[in-house]
Amino acid sequence: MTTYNHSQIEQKWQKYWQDHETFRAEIDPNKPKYYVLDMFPYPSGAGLHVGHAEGYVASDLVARYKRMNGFNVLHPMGWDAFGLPAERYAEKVGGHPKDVSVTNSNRYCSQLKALGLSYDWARTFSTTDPDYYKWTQWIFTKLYERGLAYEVEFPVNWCPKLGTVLANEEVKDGKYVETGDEVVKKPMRQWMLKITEYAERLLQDLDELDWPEGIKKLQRDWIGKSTGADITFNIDGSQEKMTVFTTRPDTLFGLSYCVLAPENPLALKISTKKQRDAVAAYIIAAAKKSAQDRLKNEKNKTGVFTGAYAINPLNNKKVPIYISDYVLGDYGYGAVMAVPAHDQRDYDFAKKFNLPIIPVIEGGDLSKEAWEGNGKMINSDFLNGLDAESSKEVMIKWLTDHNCGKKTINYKLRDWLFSRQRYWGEPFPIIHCEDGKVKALPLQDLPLTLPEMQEYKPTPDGRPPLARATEWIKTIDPETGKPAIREQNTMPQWAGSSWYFLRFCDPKNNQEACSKEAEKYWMPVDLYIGGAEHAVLHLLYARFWHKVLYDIGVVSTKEPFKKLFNQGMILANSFRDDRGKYYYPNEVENNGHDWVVKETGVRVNTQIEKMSKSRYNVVNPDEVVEKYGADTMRVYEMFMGPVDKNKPWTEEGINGAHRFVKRLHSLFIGDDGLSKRISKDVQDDENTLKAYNYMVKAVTEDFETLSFNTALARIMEFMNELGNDKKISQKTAEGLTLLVSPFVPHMAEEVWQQMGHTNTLAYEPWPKYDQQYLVQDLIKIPIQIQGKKVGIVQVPPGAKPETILECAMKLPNIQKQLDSQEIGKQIYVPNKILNLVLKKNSESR
Ligand code: ANZ
Repeated sequence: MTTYNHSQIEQKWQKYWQDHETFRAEIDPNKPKYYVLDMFPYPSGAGLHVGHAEGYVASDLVARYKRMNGFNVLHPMGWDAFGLPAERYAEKVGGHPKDVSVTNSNRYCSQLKALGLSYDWARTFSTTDPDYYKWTQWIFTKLYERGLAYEVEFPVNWCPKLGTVLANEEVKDGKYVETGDEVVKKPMRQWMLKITEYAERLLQDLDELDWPEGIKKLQRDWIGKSTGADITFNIDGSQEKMTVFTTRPDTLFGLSYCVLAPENPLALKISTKKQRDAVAAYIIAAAKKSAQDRLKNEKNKTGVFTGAYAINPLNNKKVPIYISDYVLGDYGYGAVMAVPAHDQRDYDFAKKFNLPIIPVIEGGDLSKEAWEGNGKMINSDFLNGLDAESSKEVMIKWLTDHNCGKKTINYKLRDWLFSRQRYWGEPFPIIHCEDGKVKALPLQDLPLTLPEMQEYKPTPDGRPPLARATEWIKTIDPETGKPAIREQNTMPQWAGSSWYFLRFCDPKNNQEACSKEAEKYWMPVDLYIGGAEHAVLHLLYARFWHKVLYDIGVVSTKEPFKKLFNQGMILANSFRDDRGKYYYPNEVENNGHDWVVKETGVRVNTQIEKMSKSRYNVVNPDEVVEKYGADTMRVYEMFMGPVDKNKPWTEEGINGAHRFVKRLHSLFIGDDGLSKRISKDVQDDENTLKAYNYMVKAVTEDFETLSFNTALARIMEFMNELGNDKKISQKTAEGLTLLVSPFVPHMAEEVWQQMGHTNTLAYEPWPKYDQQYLVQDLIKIPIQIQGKKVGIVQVPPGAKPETILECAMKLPNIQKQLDSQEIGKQIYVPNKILNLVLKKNSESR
């Protein structure tokens, strides 16, 4: 048997693809297009691990399959290289973010190339390229022009020890997750994007998308649309009024008290002299809690009475107004009308503060908990007898008629905090003029490049690093010629990833973000593959920017990503001792019954977990590629299980995949050139043709549903049918080569060439199956009664015993016997025999 030299074959074909620009995509109006996109990576210092590759391999299979089906395929890759992680990594290794970003992207690039992924590398860019961020900045100016970007004082997470602002995800229980340093809320001037203006469209347009339902639900919940009413209350003895948002106007007769959020400015205004100190103290204490802590559904609610009373417009009854941190400052009006009988949070509060619980809907047991369900209205005057749902409308009409309320819609979605006090991001194309005006730079002044700064770390006083670039900051207002100052915040990492898919359509364009022609031809992305962790932020931000671009006529589709597919995670075995310390696999051994640390003998637990550097269980694809080859790795990753499921990486698994790849190789390649098992003179026998055509049909169907593990299983079945020595015709061998080529592209190209072809197989038509070989033969099933053969029926393989019995009953001699005797038991050996045992008592009849 010839040896399978994977490195030689893989390097040869990777070079061929590069030299021939095999996967270069150009607009071709005569061909249908297919745009398949990976979520481009942030090139981290650690490089790729095999888990990252899962999605890339899957999308590559689709790209190759679509090319072979006549599609003009756009399959690009690039780098999301701005952002905090690059800065942190640079700090760690003592470099500059600019340099580490380049080194890391180069490393990613070569790692991806080594996997044989069919990207159009001519389209690659990094979000940090001035030619790219010129247009990111331009889009920002468009947002600004449309009033969708604005400045505001906003409380940010500020870590005094590190002198930096942190993202919400980086803060837990008032501490920075990485170092445990204290984080406080500090108001700072920030840029916000008005994503809330697009809330309804972001919600409605989800309906037309072919996305996993779970992701759509996460987006819907994040947008959080609630329909209800605004109700305005007069405050006893005061000119002030208090407005609340409620989803349950039907329960207004059950009003027991009102609550303001501690942040609500009304709180101090309406407090009586006697209560003011207590209210002020509560407000200060609440400011230290995070929103998450406040949302926790704790029974033990806290609060303080303001001394003031609100007047229920229905019956002029006075109810006390409290402040409590279970009411959030930034939702609705930061104020609620409390109905303890029908809202559990209000119920808990009412129990603690001894406030009345007035039922207005029948149902439940109010001595135990609130009744949040539906029912007939009671204690509610003109609503009595109605159901809760229809009383909403009646109440809203009453409120509107009496000028103290109206129907409203509220969204949980907040505007997007868009500025960072960091160095490594896109500078804002904004200047602050002497007269206080804030202006966006015109296109001809873009890109506004990031100034070179050796000292890029944040300033301890909270000013952004760019504040130190004193020369860069000073500029001239192009309109008036007067001095002006540049904006010193930078954009968040999300900016660059909010429109990169559009730029891939026309990455070199210097005149426009993307030409109309390229956009019309390539957009939208037909298939977007990436991790489910991007369910909300990236996927929502990108949809928002896309809709703005749609409104200004830059794109012609309402949505950027037609179909979304989430790959699962690759898990791996990790070793951890009872104190939580992880060990590398080479640091431990199995002593017969336990895993122990080699040096110390300390017992360790093994567990299957997410693959990550901090768990010491990362498998490096470079090593896998070197030892087994990229083709084997691709096969293994696709064979492990459905692409969207989590699966553990195992050494046995990769070995199994390697054996399969070697088997394929030995079927195709002999000592000198093509294997002797393949010949133009061979006529395939009936079984081979049937198995082959069945495989082609099944594999094709599996590719359509991204079911690559089952596609591989069909190919393996066919290989089993061939055994170790059966000869096949060159025609069948060619079909098989094309069919396996998305999985093992390097080897397939090599075989294709050995078969005498001079061109790449990447654009060969995908194999077709011949229906005539798919008609299944009927099989013969003998029927026995009391162990004696009485007849034979013919049925398709896999037929159910009922069907067989039905056929058997039609045979005259069987019919006769069964007329007089009843069947006691049937024993069916699938596809072999049906045995009928007759009832004893009926025998004697
Ligand atoms: C009276 C009421 C009676 C309510 C009842 C509920 C049940 P969603 O669906 O989340 O929009 N609410 C309003 N503003 C709030 C704030 N700033 N912080 C905390 N809670 C707030 O919920 C809207 C409901 O949450 C509103 O309807 C209000 O309580 C409360 F039987 O009003 B409800």
